[in-house]
Amino acid sequence: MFGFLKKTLSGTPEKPANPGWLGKLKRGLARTGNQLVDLFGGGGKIDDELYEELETILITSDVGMDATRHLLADLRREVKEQRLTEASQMKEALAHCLMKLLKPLAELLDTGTHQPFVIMLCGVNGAGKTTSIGKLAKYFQGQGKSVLLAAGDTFRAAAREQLMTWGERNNVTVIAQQSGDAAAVIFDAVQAAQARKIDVVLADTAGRLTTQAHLMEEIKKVKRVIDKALPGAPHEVLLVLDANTGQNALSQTKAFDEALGVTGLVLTKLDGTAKGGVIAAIAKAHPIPVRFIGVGEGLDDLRPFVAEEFVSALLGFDEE
Ligand SMILES: Nc1nc2c(ncn2[C@@H]2O[C@H](COP(=O)(O)OP(=O)(O)OP(=O)(O)O)[C@@H](O)[C@H]2O)c(=O)[nH]1
Ligand SMILES: [Mg+2]
Repeated sequence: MFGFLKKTLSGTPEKPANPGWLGKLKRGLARTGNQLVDLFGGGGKIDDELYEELETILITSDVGMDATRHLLADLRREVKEQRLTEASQMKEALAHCLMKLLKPLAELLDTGTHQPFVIMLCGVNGAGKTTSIGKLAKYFQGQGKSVLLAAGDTFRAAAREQLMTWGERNNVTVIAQQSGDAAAVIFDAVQAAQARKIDVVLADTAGRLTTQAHLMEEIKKVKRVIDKALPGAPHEVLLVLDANTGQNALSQTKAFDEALGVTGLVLTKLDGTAKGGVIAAIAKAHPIPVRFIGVGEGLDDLRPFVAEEFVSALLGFDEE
């Protein structure tokens, strides 16, 4: 399929692509993709102006200064080594540089290591935590795993209802309490999962800003209490990031990681106005595996992050 990928990843089997998914991802990243297609497609030569224009596109696509500088230095090296002269050749070289940067983030989440495997979600308000839980429940069920949800957002009654409605519709048990704190709800859920031999627990939490010190302390306590219910849990702390928040996603990653030890990221809303580059900024400044990316509100719109797909969508490579 993508010529550069075969070269880059010789020995790695190509993943079967889903045209619907790739199409959505590509449409989502079209703001950045179209600019790059125009830049490299004009039939020009590689010159300083081309590098400058590329630099502008990368910075304005949320790649950030650090990662942009890193990518451009790497690109200049490749162009020199391979004696490239045409703008069109530079596109493949950029794809290669992006792959080197992003590939290490593409680590699939393996829930087979513990039973129950406890996943705690965190993130700022509205990032997509609760809807991602619904999509993830479906994803894990599709792998033949049993799932239990913990309605750990006890700040908003609507959040509990949102999760319970979803659970009823999809035949998934949701542990919730009318009152009580998040730690208590999730503690109960983990115990229930142990008793029922459930494979995966997905624990929702309330959205919070990293500047709200008391709320950051509260979520640290939630994590400690989960460890009391099941020593070693949570096995995954997933930070959900809205891709539209640009460089803020990077500062959120740093702050939540410092507080909780984030082990995986979910990048949502890549179908909106997102430019997608923040993933490169995270890869450079604070790398944490990107477990899933979201391109819409449908149940099937959250999938594992595959670096090859992302890079080819970002650079506007054609689907076949
Ligand atoms: N377009 C689009 N919308 C999404 C995506 N993921 C989530 N959303 C929407 O974003 C909105 C917020 O999602 P929630 O799941 O409620 O976010 P949350 O993080 O749980 O929010 P709080 O609990 O308020 O902190 C909802 O309208 C979702 O449908 C996505 O990948 N694409
Ligand atoms: Mg929520």
